Amino acid sequence: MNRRKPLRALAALVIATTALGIAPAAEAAPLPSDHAYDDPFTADRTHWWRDDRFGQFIHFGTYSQLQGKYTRPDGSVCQDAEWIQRNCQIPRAEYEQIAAKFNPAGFDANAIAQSAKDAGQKYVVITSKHHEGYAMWPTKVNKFNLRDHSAFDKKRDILAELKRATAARDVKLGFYYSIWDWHDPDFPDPATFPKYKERMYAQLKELVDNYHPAVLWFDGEWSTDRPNNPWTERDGEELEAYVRSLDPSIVVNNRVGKRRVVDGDTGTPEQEIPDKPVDGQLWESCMTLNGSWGYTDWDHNWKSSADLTRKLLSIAGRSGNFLLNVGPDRNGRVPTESIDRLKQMGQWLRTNGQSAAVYGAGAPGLVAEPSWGVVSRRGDKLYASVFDWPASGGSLTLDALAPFRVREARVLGSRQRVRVEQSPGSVKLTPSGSRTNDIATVIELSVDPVPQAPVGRGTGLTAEYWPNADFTGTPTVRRVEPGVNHNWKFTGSPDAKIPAETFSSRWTGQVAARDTGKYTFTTVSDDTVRLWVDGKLLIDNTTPHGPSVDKATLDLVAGRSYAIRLEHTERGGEASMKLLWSSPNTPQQVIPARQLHPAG
Ligand code: FHN
Repeated sequence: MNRRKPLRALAALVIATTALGIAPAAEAAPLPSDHAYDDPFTADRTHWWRDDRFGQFIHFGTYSQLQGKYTRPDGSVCQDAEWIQRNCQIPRAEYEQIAAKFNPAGFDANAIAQSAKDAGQKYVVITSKHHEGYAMWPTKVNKFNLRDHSAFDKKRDILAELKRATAARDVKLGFYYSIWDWHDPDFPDPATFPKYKERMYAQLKELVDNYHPAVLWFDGEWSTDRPNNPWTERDGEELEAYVRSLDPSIVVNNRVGKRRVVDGDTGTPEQEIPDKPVDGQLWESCMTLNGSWGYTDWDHNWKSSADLTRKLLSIAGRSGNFLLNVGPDRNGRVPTESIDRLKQMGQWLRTNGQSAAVYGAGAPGLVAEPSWGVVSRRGDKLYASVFDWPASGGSLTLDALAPFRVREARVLGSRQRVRVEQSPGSVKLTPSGSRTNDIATVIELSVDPVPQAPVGRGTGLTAEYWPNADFTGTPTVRRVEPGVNHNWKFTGSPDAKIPAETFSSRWTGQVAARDTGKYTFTTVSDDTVRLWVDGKLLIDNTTPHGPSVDKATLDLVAGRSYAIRLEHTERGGEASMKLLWSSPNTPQQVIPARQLHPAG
């Protein structure tokens, strides 16, 4: 239980109410605020998200009414999807008239929730408000919404319907919310932007209080024009604190701020898959089934379910999540092309227990990703998902990154034998039969990694802080901290006695390895960082920088402890310092206190 949490929530509330222009009832003292609420890589709060791996994105708004086409007054046709108002220069009044006719009477929350269930998608994220500024719930904040500005049944609330339908199927529900708002007149001008923020905060409070989302997926955070977007990193700091104050369990993406490693819980690569596990932050690839997020009646560039299933496997094998999108049409119906592909993905997952390669699985650590497929790991099982099955008698080679023994190998859904030949640095698998399907045949390897040293009994590192940027004099603060996991951003600092703008930090002690092998040390820092382990300078990034990821590797021996020293300075602006590690047997995480011992 983190003792500082109530203080943080209060701090967040102070920030939020200040942002809302509502002075807190009592003048609260400035509180040391640290936005690193927990370690998203290991927190109970994110456990479901890291396990579920596969979600459904839904882009549905009054733009859906146009189905991707707008006929201009001169008769020419402009095509776009959810950006159609802006990119086809539809005048505001005309767009409001179009919205007034929006009537998605065919929206069937049960059918949509079932499509996610059938696909094996464990969570759904629906656009509650896209850039167009149109709220898909009966918001009291303005009249530009599905209840007050449409031809839709005024007794209905599609978000409430979807909440019930997903909950009934044990599927979590989250909301996409665009910061960028093309409709709110106070949005573009920095002078009136605080009024927009007040309304945005009020809408987010409605969404959290009325629907209890598991995820808030922000978007529209980037600097742009038409209309100008005044959103800043400071706005992101306040918004993230506000969301946490509403419900600390919510998983928040990095577009709450400026899409950086220090913003929110999850990175958001879009229409792409990182080619290896992402450093410093959880991540989720979002992707369309064709080429459009919103519905169009002309985009038939559908991806195959085989391709999509292999993408899901590749993402899981790199410890990521896959948020795969559907765009309902003007009636609220999801195209059959989408439904069919999702069903086929679910079929593959439900066959032969093949979903074991995805749910709760992540990067293997013990082997490198092969060219013939992808490998994921869950506990003592490696799942080799083979895209290119070898010719008869052929074999598959895995490059081992650490010593381990394969106890058993079997093809999911087949009785065929798999010969396993291990040599230092490689594993050769020779199946004796055919592949089980055309998408990916999964070979399950039961493995015994080299025994780990027992879990440590550490308590953390000695932390020292100076109210200057060069460690001058005796530290004002000296304490034991259970790990290095700080995100002070603009307003925070390590202690009330340390200024937010200029300070230096040092952590010293011992780090205890549980594995023998190559450890990767990763820092997320702002403004400078230096890391020594076993007296070796591993990371030396002393050029003042914004939020940056640095990493280095070092071979360690299980059971041994090594001197560790980490130095950080804050020279103005934002501040952050996180120290993570990973090994072939340890997924990326903030180095836990139990493996750290304070300096004497
Ligand atoms: O502009 C949006 C776009 O319409 C869509 O919502 C995607 C989905 O992540 N996000 C933005 C583009 O990055």
